[in-house]
Amino acid sequence: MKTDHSAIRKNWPNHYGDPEWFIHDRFGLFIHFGLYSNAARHEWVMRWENIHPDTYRKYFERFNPDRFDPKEWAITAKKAGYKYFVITTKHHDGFCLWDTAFTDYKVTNTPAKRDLLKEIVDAFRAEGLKVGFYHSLLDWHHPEFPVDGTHPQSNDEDFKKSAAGRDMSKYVEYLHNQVRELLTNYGKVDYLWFDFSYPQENWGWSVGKGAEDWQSEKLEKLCLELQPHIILNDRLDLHRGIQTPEQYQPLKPLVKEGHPVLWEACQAMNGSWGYHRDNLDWKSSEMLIKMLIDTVSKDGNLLLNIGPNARGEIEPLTKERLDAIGKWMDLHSQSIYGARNSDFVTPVDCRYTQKGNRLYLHIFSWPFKHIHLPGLAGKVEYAQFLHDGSELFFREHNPNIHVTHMTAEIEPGSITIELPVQKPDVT
Ligand code: JFZ
Repeated sequence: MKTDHSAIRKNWPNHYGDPEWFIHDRFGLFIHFGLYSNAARHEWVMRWENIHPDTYRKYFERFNPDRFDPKEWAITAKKAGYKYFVITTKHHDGFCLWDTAFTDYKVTNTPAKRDLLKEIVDAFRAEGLKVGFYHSLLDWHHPEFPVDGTHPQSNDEDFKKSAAGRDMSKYVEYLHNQVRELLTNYGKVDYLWFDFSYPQENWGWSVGKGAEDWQSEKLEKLCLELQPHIILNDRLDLHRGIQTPEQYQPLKPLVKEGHPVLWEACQAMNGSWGYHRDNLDWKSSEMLIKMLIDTVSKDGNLLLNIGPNARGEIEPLTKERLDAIGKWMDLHSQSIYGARNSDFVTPVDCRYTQKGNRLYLHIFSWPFKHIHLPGLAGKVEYAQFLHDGSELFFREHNPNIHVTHMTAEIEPGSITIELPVQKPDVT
């Protein structure tokens, strides 16, 4: 079913900014970059290996991305077709990528010595990408963050004893102060991506923190006061904002109470968000392109991640994928930007995206010379490939005329498009 975008307003908080750009742009770059890039074995390494903050400090002391070139990141991103980006200002390990006044645990105190966030924001803005900040609500470094099930020291009885007096209200003050700082010192911020709440039992962990703990209402208000146009994701536990299905593709457009919602699938290129040297679980370029198409065919956005390495580089396996996506987008982006789902019944192994009266057919599995599209008889004026503009012949199966020259099983009301035997080399 095609989503009525005016209906989106029914589920979009009217005190949030206008999400029109977000609906149009469809494709965002997620960047996970921090101390875990040095460990190079998942951004949750501190938790998975229960590393004590004092030990984890070895990465802080050695954070020195000497080949970091934000301009190159931004140019690469733009070439790949990304329209906005979301960068980790602070992940769960608590390390701050900007020059904050509220902790010493920040990039300017590492060998890098500079405010890398500022350089990234400036470079991406200069390339015309919209600016998004990922900000972790969880903090495994802050001395007042109460230890819970996600915490690296959750099984360390001595640590927990020493942490018994932690005062959540002090951490909340820190959290709100830092968000104020981020939304004051870096110009226009289009999108804030908080992470994450789990007020109920989750993944077998103990009950975690939610809206009351973070004082989410107040935090949301602060964001909108400082940047009235800003849009927010749904992880503040307020049950509003952009829905963020993670590492899976929804089966159909997401709805709430009968009305569509804005959503954005976030996907990693391999099994990790932060740079993970030994993770070989790479999705192919073709799979990633199909995921982007699949997302838009369901009226969503794709936030596709990269994890630059400790030297600040987008390493070859990532680069290769970004280049392939860019090559495809160069010829096909009109079927992505401003496009959405379609009402027409999708043929097997295909996806439709639609923009106005243009219907884009994405064929995921190349058929044997013909493809049959149900319900399109009498509705198609002209058919062509997108990549080279060449005409495609098609035949209509008029519901009133029985067609015998092909096969009797073709559904009346279909059209049949004739395809070359060879799939065009575009992915
Ligand atoms: C979170 C982070 O923990 C992760 O490191 C990464 O940044 C990702 C984009 O976001 O991952 C989550 C958060 C919440 C859930 C699952 C994964 N959840 O509530 O199921």
